[in-house]
Amino acid sequence: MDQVAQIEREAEVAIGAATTTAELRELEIQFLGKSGRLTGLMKGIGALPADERKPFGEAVNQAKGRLEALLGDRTTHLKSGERAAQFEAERIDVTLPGHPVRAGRKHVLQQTIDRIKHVFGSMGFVYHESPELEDFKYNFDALNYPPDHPAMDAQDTFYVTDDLVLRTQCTALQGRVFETTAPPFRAFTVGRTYRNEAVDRTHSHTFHQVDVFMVDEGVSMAHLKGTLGLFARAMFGPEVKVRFRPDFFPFVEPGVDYAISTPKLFGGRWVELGGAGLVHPNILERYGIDTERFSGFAFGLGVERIPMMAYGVDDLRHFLENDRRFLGQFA
Ligand code: FA5
Repeated sequence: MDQVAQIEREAEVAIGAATTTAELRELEIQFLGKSGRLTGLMKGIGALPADERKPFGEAVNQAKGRLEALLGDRTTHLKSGERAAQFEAERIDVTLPGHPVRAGRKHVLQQTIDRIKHVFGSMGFVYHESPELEDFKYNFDALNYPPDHPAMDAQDTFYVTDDLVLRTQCTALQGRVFETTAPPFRAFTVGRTYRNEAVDRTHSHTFHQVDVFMVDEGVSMAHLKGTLGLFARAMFGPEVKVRFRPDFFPFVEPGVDYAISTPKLFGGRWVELGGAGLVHPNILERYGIDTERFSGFAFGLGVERIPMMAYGVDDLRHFLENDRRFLGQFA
Protein backbone atom coordinates (compact mmCIF):
# COMPACT_ATOMS: atom_id res chain seq x y z
CA MET A 1 0.00 0.00 0.00
CA ASP A 2 2.85 2.35 0.86
CA GLN A 3 4.31 1.56 -2.48
CA VAL A 4 1.13 2.78 -4.21
CA ALA A 5 1.11 6.01 -2.20
CA GLN A 6 4.80 6.47 -2.85
CA ILE A 7 4.46 6.14 -6.62
CA GLU A 8 1.33 8.33 -6.66
CA ARG A 9 3.20 11.01 -4.75
CA GLU A 10 6.11 10.93 -7.19
CA ALA A 11 3.72 11.13 -10.12
CA GLU A 12 1.87 14.10 -8.58
CA VAL A 13 5.12 16.00 -8.14
CA ALA A 14 6.28 15.24 -11.66
CA ILE A 15 2.93 16.20 -13.21
CA GLY A 16 2.89 19.43 -11.25
CA ALA A 17 6.39 20.25 -12.47
CA ALA A 18 5.74 19.46 -16.17
CA THR A 19 5.79 22.53 -18.40
CA THR A 20 4.71 21.05 -21.76
CA THR A 21 1.98 18.70 -22.89
CA ALA A 22 4.70 16.52 -24.45
CA GLU A 23 6.21 15.98 -20.98
CA LEU A 24 2.77 15.02 -19.70
CA ARG A 25 2.43 12.37 -22.38
CA GLU A 26 5.81 10.96 -21.29
CA LEU A 27 4.67 10.85 -17.65
CA GLU A 28 1.44 9.11 -18.60
CA ILE A 29 3.43 6.36 -20.28
CA GLN A 30 5.89 6.22 -17.44
CA PHE A 31 3.27 5.77 -14.68
CA LEU A 32 0.07 4.55 -16.31
CA GLY A 33 1.22 2.91 -19.56
CA LYS A 34 1.17 -0.85 -20.13
CA SER A 35 4.62 -1.22 -18.59
CA GLY A 36 4.21 1.84 -16.38
CA ARG A 37 5.19 1.86 -12.71
CA LEU A 38 1.68 1.86 -11.27
CA THR A 39 0.45 -0.73 -13.73
CA GLY A 40 3.53 -2.79 -12.89
CA LEU A 41 2.42 -3.08 -9.25
CA MET A 42 -0.58 -5.16 -10.37
CA LYS A 43 1.78 -7.85 -11.64
CA GLY A 44 2.83 -8.59 -8.06
CA ILE A 45 -0.75 -8.94 -6.83
CA GLY A 46 -0.66 -12.76 -7.05
CA ALA A 47 2.08 -12.90 -4.39
CA LEU A 48 -0.10 -11.17 -1.79
CA PRO A 49 -2.21 -13.02 0.78
CA ALA A 50 -5.69 -13.58 -0.63
CA ASP A 51 -7.44 -11.10 1.66
CA GLU A 52 -5.06 -8.28 0.72
CA ARG A 53 -5.45 -8.70 -3.02
CA LYS A 54 -8.77 -6.92 -3.40
CA PRO A 55 -7.95 -3.82 -1.32
CA PHE A 56 -4.54 -3.63 -3.05
CA GLY A 57 -6.17 -3.77 -6.51
CA GLU A 58 -8.67 -1.11 -5.48
CA ALA A 59 -5.94 1.15 -4.11
CA VAL A 60 -3.97 0.87 -7.42
CA ASN A 61 -7.07 1.58 -9.51
CA GLN A 62 -8.05 4.57 -7.39
CA ALA A 63 -4.53 5.97 -7.60
CA LYS A 64 -4.69 5.45 -11.39
CA GLY A 65 -8.02 7.28 -11.56
CA ARG A 66 -6.67 10.22 -9.58
CA LEU A 67 -3.53 10.45 -11.67
CA GLU A 68 -5.55 10.31 -14.90
CA ALA A 69 -7.74 13.17 -13.67
CA LEU A 70 -4.67 15.12 -12.61
CA LEU A 71 -3.02 14.56 -16.01
CA GLY A 72 -6.23 15.67 -17.75
CA ASP A 73 -6.43 18.90 -15.77
CA ARG A 74 -2.79 19.69 -16.21
CA THR A 75 -2.97 18.98 -19.97
CA THR A 76 -5.92 21.34 -20.38
CA HIS A 77 -4.07 24.01 -18.46
CA LEU A 78 -0.83 23.72 -20.43
CA LYS A 79 -2.62 23.47 -23.77
CA SER A 80 -4.36 26.78 -23.31
CA GLY A 81 -1.01 28.38 -22.43
CA GLU A 82 0.67 26.79 -25.45
CA ARG A 83 -2.13 27.89 -27.75
CA ALA A 84 -1.87 31.44 -26.49
CA ALA A 85 1.89 31.39 -27.14
CA GLN A 86 1.28 30.01 -30.62
CA PHE A 87 -1.31 32.68 -31.37
CA GLU A 88 1.14 35.28 -30.22
CA ALA A 89 3.85 33.91 -32.50
CA GLU A 90 1.51 33.87 -35.48
CA ARG A 91 -0.07 37.23 -34.83
CA ILE A 92 -0.48 39.30 -38.00
CA ASP A 93 -0.35 43.05 -37.87
CA VAL A 94 -3.19 43.98 -40.17
CA THR A 95 -2.26 47.64 -39.94
CA LEU A 96 1.06 47.11 -41.83
CA PRO A 97 1.03 48.45 -45.41
CA GLY A 98 0.34 45.79 -48.09
CA HIS A 99 2.57 44.59 -50.94
CA PRO A 100 1.46 46.34 -54.14
CA VAL A 101 0.70 43.99 -57.08
CA ARG A 102 2.19 45.35 -60.29
CA ALA A 103 -0.53 45.90 -62.86
CA GLY A 104 0.07 44.59 -66.38
CA ARG A 105 -0.50 46.62 -69.50
CA LYS A 106 -0.69 46.01 -73.21
CA HIS A 107 2.62 45.64 -75.02
CA VAL A 108 3.46 48.76 -77.01
CA LEU A 109 3.22 46.80 -80.28
CA GLN A 110 -0.26 45.61 -79.35
CA GLN A 111 -1.24 49.19 -78.49
CA THR A 112 0.00 50.22 -81.95
CA ILE A 113 -1.86 47.38 -83.66
CA ASP A 114 -5.07 48.36 -81.85
CA ARG A 115 -4.73 51.91 -83.13
CA ILE A 116 -3.95 50.78 -86.67
CA LYS A 117 -7.05 48.58 -86.65
CA HIS A 118 -9.12 51.46 -85.39
CA VAL A 119 -7.85 53.87 -88.06
CA PHE A 120 -8.34 51.54 -91.05
CA GLY A 121 -11.56 50.13 -89.62
CA SER A 122 -12.98 53.62 -89.44
CA MET A 123 -12.08 54.14 -93.13
CA GLY A 124 -14.26 51.17 -94.07
CA PHE A 125 -11.56 48.49 -94.42
CA VAL A 126 -12.65 45.07 -93.19
CA TYR A 127 -10.23 43.22 -90.91
CA HIS A 128 -9.26 39.67 -91.96
CA GLU A 129 -7.31 37.06 -89.99
CA SER A 130 -4.56 35.53 -92.09
CA PRO A 131 -2.22 32.62 -91.23
CA GLU A 132 1.41 33.12 -90.23
CA LEU A 133 2.23 29.68 -91.61
CA GLU A 134 1.31 30.37 -95.20
CA ASP A 135 1.09 28.49 -98.52
CA PHE A 136 4.03 29.35 -100.72
CA LYS A 137 1.55 30.14 -103.50
CA TYR A 138 -0.17 32.93 -101.52
CA ASN A 139 3.12 34.37 -100.27
CA PHE A 140 4.69 34.48 -103.76
CA ASP A 141 2.94 32.89 -106.81
CA ALA A 142 -0.40 34.65 -106.37
CA LEU A 143 1.47 37.93 -106.02
CA ASN A 144 2.86 37.81 -109.54
CA TYR A 145 6.36 36.61 -108.65
CA PRO A 146 7.60 34.72 -111.69
CA PRO A 147 9.29 31.42 -110.66
CA ASP A 148 12.81 32.07 -109.32
CA HIS A 149 12.42 35.84 -109.60
CA PRO A 150 15.25 37.67 -107.77
CA ALA A 151 12.67 39.70 -105.80
CA MET A 152 12.11 36.52 -103.78
CA ASP A 153 15.73 36.56 -102.60
CA ALA A 154 15.05 39.72 -100.62
CA GLN A 155 12.42 37.74 -98.76
CA ASP A 156 14.13 34.46 -97.93
CA THR A 157 12.25 32.80 -95.10
CA PHE A 158 11.81 29.69 -92.98
CA TYR A 159 10.42 26.73 -94.91
CA VAL A 160 8.35 24.13 -93.07
CA THR A 161 7.88 22.13 -96.28
CA ASP A 162 8.52 23.18 -99.90
CA ASP A 163 4.95 24.52 -100.03
CA LEU A 164 4.56 25.91 -96.52
CA VAL A 165 6.50 28.93 -95.29
CA LEU A 166 6.47 31.41 -92.44
CA ARG A 167 4.99 34.32 -94.37
CA THR A 168 7.37 37.10 -95.34
CA GLN A 169 4.66 39.69 -95.96
CA CYS A 170 1.07 40.21 -94.95
CA THR A 171 0.34 40.88 -98.62
CA ALA A 172 -0.20 37.09 -98.71
CA LEU A 173 -3.77 37.88 -97.65
CA GLN A 174 -4.55 39.22 -101.14
CA GLY A 175 -4.94 35.87 -102.93
CA ARG A 176 -7.18 34.55 -100.18
CA VAL A 177 -9.51 37.56 -100.46
CA PHE A 178 -9.46 37.68 -104.28
CA GLU A 179 -10.47 34.00 -104.38
CA THR A 180 -13.54 34.51 -102.24
CA THR A 181 -14.65 38.12 -102.65
CA ALA A 182 -15.88 40.03 -105.68
CA PRO A 183 -15.11 43.76 -105.91
CA PRO A 184 -15.80 46.32 -104.69
CA PHE A 185 -14.10 45.60 -101.36
CA ARG A 186 -11.66 47.03 -98.82
CA ALA A 187 -9.60 44.60 -96.78
CA PHE A 188 -6.70 44.61 -94.34
CA THR A 189 -4.79 42.43 -91.93
CA VAL A 190 -2.14 42.91 -89.26
CA GLY A 191 0.21 40.26 -87.98
CA ARG A 192 3.59 38.68 -87.55
CA THR A 193 5.93 38.19 -90.48
CA TYR A 194 9.28 36.41 -90.74
CA ARG A 195 12.39 36.71 -92.84
CA ASN A 196 15.77 35.05 -92.89
CA GLU A 197 17.43 38.36 -92.22
CA ALA A 198 20.57 39.67 -90.50
CA VAL A 199 19.29 41.39 -87.36
CA ASP A 200 20.21 45.03 -86.79
CA ARG A 201 18.65 48.17 -85.29
CA THR A 202 15.89 48.34 -87.90
CA HIS A 203 15.59 44.70 -89.04
CA SER A 204 14.51 41.58 -87.23
CA HIS A 205 13.83 37.98 -88.31
CA THR A 206 10.39 38.36 -86.72
CA PHE A 207 8.39 41.56 -87.11
CA HIS A 208 4.87 42.78 -87.80
CA GLN A 209 3.19 44.23 -90.84
CA VAL A 210 -0.14 45.77 -91.68
CA ASP A 211 -1.33 45.17 -95.22
CA VAL A 212 -4.22 47.06 -96.74
CA PHE A 213 -5.86 46.89 -100.16
CA MET A 214 -9.04 47.87 -101.94
CA VAL A 215 -10.57 47.28 -105.36
CA ASP A 216 -13.31 49.46 -106.75
CA GLU A 217 -14.22 51.48 -109.82
CA GLY A 218 -11.81 54.31 -110.57
CA VAL A 219 -9.31 53.70 -107.74
CA SER A 220 -6.12 55.67 -108.44
CA MET A 221 -2.83 56.77 -106.89
CA ALA A 222 -4.71 59.78 -105.54
CA HIS A 223 -6.79 57.46 -103.29
CA LEU A 224 -3.65 55.69 -102.19
CA LYS A 225 -1.85 58.91 -101.30
CA GLY A 226 -4.93 60.32 -99.59
CA THR A 227 -5.34 57.16 -97.47
CA LEU A 228 -1.67 57.02 -96.45
CA GLY A 229 -1.64 60.75 -95.70
CA LEU A 230 -4.68 60.36 -93.45
CA PHE A 231 -3.11 57.34 -91.75
CA ALA A 232 0.15 59.22 -91.09
CA ARG A 233 -1.69 62.15 -89.49
CA ALA A 234 -3.84 59.80 -87.37
CA MET A 235 -0.75 58.04 -86.03
CA PHE A 236 1.80 60.88 -85.78
CA GLY A 237 -0.16 64.12 -85.62
CA PRO A 238 -0.75 67.00 -88.06
CA GLU A 239 2.93 67.95 -88.48
CA VAL A 240 3.97 64.71 -90.18
CA LYS A 241 5.18 64.80 -93.79
CA VAL A 242 4.81 61.87 -96.19
CA ARG A 243 6.96 60.99 -99.18
CA PHE A 244 6.43 58.61 -102.10
CA ARG A 245 9.28 57.48 -104.36
CA PRO A 246 9.17 54.99 -107.24
CA ASP A 247 9.96 51.43 -106.17
CA PHE A 248 9.45 47.92 -107.46
CA PHE A 249 7.21 45.16 -106.12
CA PRO A 250 5.98 42.44 -108.50
CA PHE A 251 2.38 42.87 -107.37
CA VAL A 252 1.93 46.59 -108.02
CA GLU A 253 2.24 48.87 -111.03
CA PRO A 254 3.26 51.59 -110.48
CA GLY A 255 5.03 50.86 -107.19
CA VAL A 256 6.29 53.31 -104.59
CA ASP A 257 7.98 53.35 -101.25
CA TYR A 258 6.32 55.30 -98.49
CA ALA A 259 8.28 57.26 -95.91
CA ILE A 260 7.42 59.77 -93.22
CA SER A 261 9.27 62.47 -91.36
CA THR A 262 8.31 64.40 -88.26
CA PRO A 263 10.18 67.53 -87.20
CA LYS A 264 10.46 66.34 -83.58
CA LEU A 265 12.17 63.02 -84.19
CA PHE A 266 15.45 61.81 -85.63
CA GLY A 267 16.18 65.36 -86.80
CA GLY A 268 13.31 65.21 -89.28
CA ARG A 269 15.02 62.30 -91.14
CA TRP A 270 12.85 60.28 -93.55
CA VAL A 271 12.00 56.79 -92.31
CA GLU A 272 10.59 54.21 -94.71
CA LEU A 273 7.39 52.69 -93.37
CA GLY A 274 6.54 50.43 -96.30
CA GLY A 275 5.71 49.83 -99.93
CA ALA A 276 2.61 50.66 -101.92
CA GLY A 277 1.15 50.91 -105.39
CA LEU A 278 -1.76 50.09 -107.67
CA VAL A 279 -2.68 46.40 -107.77
CA HIS A 280 -0.96 44.87 -110.80
CA PRO A 281 -3.43 44.16 -113.65
CA ASN A 282 -1.97 40.61 -113.92
CA ILE A 283 -3.35 39.90 -110.46
CA LEU A 284 -6.79 41.33 -111.16
CA GLU A 285 -6.99 39.32 -114.40
CA ARG A 286 -5.82 36.16 -112.69
CA TYR A 287 -8.92 36.38 -110.49
CA GLY A 288 -11.25 37.23 -113.40
CA ILE A 289 -11.72 40.89 -112.47
CA ASP A 290 -12.56 43.25 -115.35
CA THR A 291 -9.59 45.65 -115.46
CA GLU A 292 -11.48 48.06 -117.70
CA ARG A 293 -13.90 48.61 -114.88
CA PHE A 294 -11.98 47.94 -111.65
CA SER A 295 -8.66 48.99 -110.26
CA GLY A 296 -7.16 48.84 -106.80
CA PHE A 297 -4.41 50.01 -104.51
CA ALA A 298 -2.37 48.10 -101.98
CA PHE A 299 0.22 48.93 -99.37
CA GLY A 300 2.12 47.15 -96.63
CA LEU A 301 3.81 48.80 -93.65
CA GLY A 302 6.17 47.65 -90.91
CA VAL A 303 4.42 47.98 -87.53
CA GLU A 304 7.61 48.32 -85.43
CA ARG A 305 8.62 51.41 -87.39
CA ILE A 306 5.49 53.22 -86.17
CA PRO A 307 6.25 53.32 -82.40
CA MET A 308 9.92 53.85 -83.31
CA MET A 309 8.88 57.05 -85.07
CA ALA A 310 6.18 58.02 -82.60
CA TYR A 311 8.38 57.63 -79.49
CA GLY A 312 11.91 57.97 -80.83
CA VAL A 313 12.95 54.34 -80.21
CA ASP A 314 16.26 53.79 -81.98
CA ASP A 315 16.47 49.98 -81.92
CA LEU A 316 13.56 47.65 -82.67
CA ARG A 317 15.17 44.79 -80.73
CA HIS A 318 13.88 46.46 -77.54
CA PHE A 319 10.34 45.47 -78.52
CA LEU A 320 11.07 41.75 -78.25
CA GLU A 321 13.33 41.74 -75.20
CA ASN A 322 10.57 42.06 -72.60
CA ASP A 323 12.54 44.43 -70.40
CA ARG A 324 9.96 46.00 -68.11
CA ARG A 325 12.02 49.19 -67.78
CA PHE A 326 11.55 49.69 -71.52
CA LEU A 327 7.96 48.46 -71.86
CA GLY A 328 6.79 50.30 -68.76
CA GLN A 329 7.28 53.64 -70.52
CA PHE A 330 4.31 53.10 -72.81
CA ALA A 331 1.29 53.61 -70.60
C1 FA5 B 1 6.74 44.39 -98.47
O1 FA5 B 1 6.79 43.55 -97.58
C2 FA5 B 1 5.55 44.51 -99.35
N1 FA5 B 1 4.67 43.41 -99.12
C3 FA5 B 1 4.85 45.85 -99.11
C4 FA5 B 1 3.82 46.17 -100.14
C5 FA5 B 1 2.50 45.80 -99.94
C6 FA5 B 1 4.20 46.85 -101.30
C7 FA5 B 1 1.54 46.08 -100.89
C8 FA5 B 1 3.23 47.14 -102.26
C9 FA5 B 1 1.93 46.78 -102.03
P1 FA5 B 1 9.03 45.46 -97.82
O2 FA5 B 1 9.86 44.24 -97.94
O3 FA5 B 1 9.67 46.74 -98.21
O4 FA5 B 1 7.67 45.35 -98.63
O5 FA5 B 1 8.55 45.57 -96.32
C10 FA5 B 1 7.59 46.54 -95.95
C11 FA5 B 1 7.96 47.17 -94.62
O6 FA5 B 1 8.07 46.17 -93.65
C12 FA5 B 1 9.32 47.85 -94.61
O7 FA5 B 1 9.24 49.16 -95.11
C13 FA5 B 1 9.63 47.87 -93.14
O8 FA5 B 1 8.92 48.89 -92.49
C14 FA5 B 1 9.06 46.54 -92.71
N2 FA5 B 1 10.11 45.52 -92.69
C15 FA5 B 1 10.58 44.79 -93.72
N3 FA5 B 1 11.54 43.95 -93.32
C16 FA5 B 1 11.67 44.14 -91.98
C17 FA5 B 1 12.50 43.56 -90.97
N4 FA5 B 1 13.35 42.58 -91.23
N5 FA5 B 1 12.37 44.02 -89.70
C18 FA5 B 1 11.47 44.97 -89.40
N6 FA5 B 1 10.66 45.55 -90.30
C19 FA5 B 1 10.76 45.15 -91.59
